[in-house]
Parts: sequence; structure tokens; C-alpha cells
Amino acid sequence: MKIFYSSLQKKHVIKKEVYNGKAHSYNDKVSRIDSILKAFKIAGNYEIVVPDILPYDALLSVHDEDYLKFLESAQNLKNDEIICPYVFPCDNRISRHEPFIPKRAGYYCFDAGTSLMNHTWSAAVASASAAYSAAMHTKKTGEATYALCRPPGHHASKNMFGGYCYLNNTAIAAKYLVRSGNVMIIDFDFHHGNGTQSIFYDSSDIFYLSIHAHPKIEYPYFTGFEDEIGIDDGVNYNLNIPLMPLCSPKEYFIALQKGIKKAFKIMDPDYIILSAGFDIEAGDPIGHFNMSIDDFYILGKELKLLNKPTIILQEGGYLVAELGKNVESFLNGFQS
Ligand code: SP5
Ligand code: ZN
Repeated sequence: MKIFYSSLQKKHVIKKEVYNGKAHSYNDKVSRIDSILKAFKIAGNYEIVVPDILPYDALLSVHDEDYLKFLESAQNLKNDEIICPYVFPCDNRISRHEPFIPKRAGYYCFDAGTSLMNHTWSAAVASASAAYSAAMHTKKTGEATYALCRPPGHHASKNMFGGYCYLNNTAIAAKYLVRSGNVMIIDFDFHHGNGTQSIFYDSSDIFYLSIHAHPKIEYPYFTGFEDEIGIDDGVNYNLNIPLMPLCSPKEYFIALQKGIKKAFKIMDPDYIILSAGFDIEAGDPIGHFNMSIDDFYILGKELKLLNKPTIILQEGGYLVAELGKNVESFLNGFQS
């Protein structure tokens, strides 16, 4: 299988995230990439492809231009300088951003746990480029592809970053593919993909199915409830399946199959994009779904049975020591 990845993605390095008023070690560590690459190397049957930088129009197909310009402007930060938003314009969302100051970064952000540094832009663009190249390859050949997207994407909306996400890699790939057919996104990250949902909430050519921890208990808290079904043309093209933290893999697979069955009654897609979050792994520091390495093999196998051209995009997964093995087990199941 072809793996799309660029070493530029490693240059985004954030040390801390704020949670409950305290600084914790940042979960989206660079070592996540090393863990995944190491597992591919050991397995031997993966070919790493460095993506070309995607066209700017691909970014504009999802994100607002002023938001992109803002992210890009963080390139001017000094080494070791970060922007960590902490004031958010909730009642009255006016940017007042001429001249833009870092203290107003909350205009383009929804959580205080995600920061910017000078290489965030180039790393995020490289990550989105991996997704875009993977989508191009799958479209051309029908072969399944995997993009090692880091930073991840599914929390980023058209004009806000958060949840370690800046550019919505899945949405960018979906916008590219939808020009030649219907797209179903299946998001199995532990957290609800609020960004992806909002981008396609009124669309009927891109179906969003997400199975995730219940937002009444887990991040992102405000979205991911069952009653969020889409609006306008998009009604019934958004399907959220929230599960209780600590649910068993058995319950997880039953819920997933139910969701897939329901989704396929509404749309028979030409492409599937997997927002593949491995923070459903047992022992993940911020995810609590208890999936074992063998469960990931089964998950890969079940998704393969849908028998569609599939693009697999990395989202979360923070148990660095096991992450690579779990990703490889999933891809192995997918190719079985
Ligand atoms: C892509 C993705 O998986 N993003 C997840 C973002 C979750 N951010 C909030 C996590 C808060 C967890 N804090 C735990 C600190 C105690 N060790
Ligand atoms: Zn997650």
C-alpha cells in the first residue's frame, strides 16, 4: 500500500496544552509520526510517497481566505514563540483584526488547548497535501491509500482551529473527490469531528458518519449528539453515533455496523474517506474505548468489505508506544 507523508509535518512542535487551567504535555507529539513509520518499516510492505504541495484552491475549497492568511501569518513568529488563544469572541464575532494581534487569535479558534508556532502552517499544509495526494492516487487507480496526516484535521472548521487541528485534511480530500462522485466519510476517532460535520452539514453529496465518545462526557462537548442530522439539502446526511466511554469493542462493532447500514440506505458512495482516529485504542491517554491490536485488524477488515475506493487519513491516537502497531494492524486487516 502507498503511504503519503512528508517530513515537513514534523516541524510543528508544541510542548504544552492547557486543560483545566493547568499546562499538560501536548498530546499531538512528533513521536507519533516515528511510531507509525517504524511499524511500516518493520512490516516492509508499505511504500512511502512524499506528496507534492497541494494547490491553494484545494485549501480554499474548504477554508475561508482570511483564516488561511491568519494561519500563514504565524510563520512570522520567532523560534520558541507560540500563540495560545485564550479569549474567544462568543457573543459578537467581529475580528477587528487589522492589525492582527496574537491576543485576538481566539477569533479563529475554539479551544485553548491548541497553539500555533512558526512551522505550524508548513506542517499543516504538508499534512493536507498528504491527504490530497492520497485522494488523487485512489481516484486514479482505485487502490486504497493511507495518508499519515499529522497535524490531524477533523476538528478544524472552515474558519477555526482546535483539537490539535488547523486544516481539515478529510474535508479537503472530500471536496476533491466529490467532483467525480458521492463521498461517505466514516470518522472513527474517539472524538466527534465537529469541523468536518460543520463543513458538510448542508451537503447531500458528502455523507458524514461519526462514531465517538458521547459529548455529554467527552471533548468537544458541544457537538456530536444524535439529533444533529444536517440542515437544508444535508438533512439525513449527517449521522452521529455517540457511545459511552469504556464501552466494549463488541458494543463498538455493533454500533458501527448499525451506523454503516443506516448510512448506506441513504447513500451508496463512490468513495469512502476514513477519518482514522486511533485514540479508540486501549490505554490511550485521552481516549477510552479499549480497542486492542486485534480489534483494529477486524475494524480494517470490516471497512474493506464495503468494497469502495477508500482513502484512509490519520486523525488522533496518542499512545505513542502502541500507535504504529495499531495503525499497521488496521491496514493489514484492510488489505486481507
Ligand atoms: C484529533 C484529536 O483527537 N483531537 C483531540 C483533542 C482533544 N483535546 C482535549 C483533550 C483534553 C484531555 N486532557 C487530559 C489531561 C490529563 N492528562
Ligand atoms: Zn481524537
